[in-house]
Amino acid sequence: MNLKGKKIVVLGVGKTGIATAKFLGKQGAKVAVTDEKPFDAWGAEFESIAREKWIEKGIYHPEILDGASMVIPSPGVPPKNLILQAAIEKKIAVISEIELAHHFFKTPVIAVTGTNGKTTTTTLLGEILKGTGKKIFVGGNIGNPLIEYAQGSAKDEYVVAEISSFQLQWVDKFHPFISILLNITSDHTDYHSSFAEYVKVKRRIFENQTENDFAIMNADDGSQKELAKHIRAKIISFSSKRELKEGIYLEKQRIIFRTAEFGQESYPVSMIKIPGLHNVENVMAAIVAARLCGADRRSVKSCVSEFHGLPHRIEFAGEKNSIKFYDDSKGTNVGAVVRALETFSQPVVLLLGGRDKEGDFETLQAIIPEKTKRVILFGEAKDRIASLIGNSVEKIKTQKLIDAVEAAYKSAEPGDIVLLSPGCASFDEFRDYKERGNIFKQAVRNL
Ligand code: UMA
Repeated sequence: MNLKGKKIVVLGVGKTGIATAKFLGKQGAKVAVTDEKPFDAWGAEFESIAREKWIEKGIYHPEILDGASMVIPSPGVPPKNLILQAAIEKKIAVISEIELAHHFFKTPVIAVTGTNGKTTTTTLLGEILKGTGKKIFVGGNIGNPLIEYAQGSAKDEYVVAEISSFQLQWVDKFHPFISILLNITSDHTDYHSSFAEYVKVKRRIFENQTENDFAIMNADDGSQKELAKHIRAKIISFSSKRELKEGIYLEKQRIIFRTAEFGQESYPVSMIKIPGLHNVENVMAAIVAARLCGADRRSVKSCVSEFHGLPHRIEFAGEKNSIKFYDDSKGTNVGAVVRALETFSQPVVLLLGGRDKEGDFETLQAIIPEKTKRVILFGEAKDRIASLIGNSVEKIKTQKLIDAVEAAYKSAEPGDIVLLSPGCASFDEFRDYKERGNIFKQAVRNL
């Protein structure tokens, strides 16, 4: 892809926008950057490149498209954005940063997507491959844009990339050697306009694969059955619910991996230190990808058993008066709340709330009476959630997260679990889910 002398519009000056602008500048492009935020809020990172000859601060208006040959939106910019819509009308190419990066990659990509479990699976797979001596780069939605790696190191063997639906929205030739689709449940409906659209976009992870590639799919996820019929790559499925003739599945206390190429392998479930059946699924997907990349069985076992999970994902946050507190601040959609609740056998006091993403909270009506004794609601979404989750258990409405923690503690009894799994974004009260999780943990320590 020759970008020299071309005007390229970069939409959004967050992590992705800045890394993309820097890359384009090095390629000799003229970069016009714009953001809905006023100029003085673009931050120090932008200031470090603001005086380069190749960069121009543009207005946040379709006029910025004059003379442009391409637009690269940041993942957080929704497709209905006016500048993007105008670009499509004018037939100006719109591509995502991962698509741009992919054009310059020399290293095969393992792409991990799904509504939940992406970061855990990406991190674990990275740990296994590193543990087995492979040279790899781990990036993407996990926090470091792939474009930072675009020209990579010739010595590297794989790029392990966490990929979100936002990034898949504008791909064209993005072509992973292994694509993993962990699960699809409702999320980001406000962004993608409907669940059907979200599913359609997630499927694009397989779009350019050929029969020489691999697709790792969830045999228990109904929505993936139909999709499998259209995939050219070799499919290897995982199941935590039933035996598979070929693939990887959970059988009592063992994980069985069985394919023509690998024969039959068995791994003890006890090697997994992260809680919940969903994490068994994440581990199974990572095992398959790792074995396909040549990781040996012993490294797989030892890396899985040394992996203790990531912060804010059903993370133990402390104990007070025999009440255990868990931080699942990364649980920003309803599917994640269900998975977190399924992890516990003790009665749960559940903290739900934050900024709503048009979540399907009505689907919690089945699991709430089974797993929870009380729901504490907080933040912008509290009234909508209260109206959707039914009346099977007591609901207490509070204002802020900190009030919710206090209300949960006051009403809990020894032996209970207090679980923050908000099912919502954090932006009504916090910078991001990490800040929300840290404030939760601090509030628990202060009780
Ligand atoms: N902006 C606009 N117009 C809009 C929307 C945003 O101008 O309509 C501007 C904002 O004012 C801001 C910039 O765009 O200045 C932010 O862009 P961004 O939201 O895409 O954020 P980045 O900093 O580029 O981070 C993105 C991902 N963020 C999102 O997808 C929302 C990060 O994932 C990712 O780590 C990073 O790229 C590197 O690849 C975060 C995330 O929340 C963790 N992802 C979602 C999730 O996991 O659920 C998908």
